[in-house]
Amino acid sequence: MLYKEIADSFNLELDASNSIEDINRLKVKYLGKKGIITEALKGMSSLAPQERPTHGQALNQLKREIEDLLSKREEHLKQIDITRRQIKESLDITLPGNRIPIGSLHPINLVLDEIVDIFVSMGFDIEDGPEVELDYYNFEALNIPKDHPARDMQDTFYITEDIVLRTQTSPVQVRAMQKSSPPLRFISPGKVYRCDSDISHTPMFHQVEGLMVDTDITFSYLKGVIEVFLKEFFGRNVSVRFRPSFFPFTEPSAEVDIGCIICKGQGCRVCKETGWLEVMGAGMVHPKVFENVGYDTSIYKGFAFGMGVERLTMLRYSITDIRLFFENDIRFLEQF
Ligand code: 2NM
Repeated sequence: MLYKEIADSFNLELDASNSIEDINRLKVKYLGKKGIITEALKGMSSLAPQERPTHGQALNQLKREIEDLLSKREEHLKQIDITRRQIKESLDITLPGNRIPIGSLHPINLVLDEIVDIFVSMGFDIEDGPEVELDYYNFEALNIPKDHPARDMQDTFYITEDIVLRTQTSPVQVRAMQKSSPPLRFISPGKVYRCDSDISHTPMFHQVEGLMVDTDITFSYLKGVIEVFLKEFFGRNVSVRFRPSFFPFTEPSAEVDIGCIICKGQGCRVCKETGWLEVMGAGMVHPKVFENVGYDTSIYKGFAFGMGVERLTMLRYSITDIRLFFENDIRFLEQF
């Protein structure tokens, strides 16, 4: 009877136990030094000697059962605890990762690199020079006289009376010619600045100018190099034409057109119904320019050309507004 009461109260408490702490409390309460079972075992001394073995066996049996149930319950609670922690700490490998945004090249630089690669494949070197330039290198040495309209305050950013932001990359070519002698063959890609801003002009834009100087360079060399470049850049089937033009630093001078790549020469808005697109300027280097850098004009000839990178990029990607290049709208830039 006594054992059944102990067993019943133990079972009730065991059912209600939800933690290791509960289990430890039950261990003390039933099996500890002053625990219910321990006290009951001590109390056996008051029993008649012949009753002791039966009660002793029963009590020890109950003690073993309690020990057994407590350790099973403890094991169970520990397992629940482990499972709970595993769920909390586990990684869901099916979740998408955190994507790190990666930048890309600006379309202008993409096309600039492409232009550079084509000329490098034809043996041209690359030269660069200052963007803040002396009036002498930007104008004077290039045979652009003092009263030339290009010198106007309206077109040129003047830093001081004789320092400007370069309006073209040809000053790089003057500097390169000054420091070395022919034969030479290089391009000068880079930023140039003009005091101009509307739908088709930005105050800063990019140019690639080229120069080739040797003893027997003719206009045919110019035509050959330009045609190879344009066919590499726009595709084998592009048509190319040279129109007479004028630049102070070349004589003769030409504008170079390609057959409109939008309408295939039929006439459209982009080519203003002419079937042709102007893509660069070129010519044979003016003897005055050679004299200014100390080259003997009776020995050396050369050709030069210049093109706007924004314009070529717009044609390559069918972009109609030059300002998109400088707004840095990520949705625009991501497309390249
Ligand atoms: C152009 C068109 C034609 C040019 C001339 C020179 C130099 F330095 F040799 F005289 N460099 N670039 C040149 C010639 C540039 O750009 C439309």
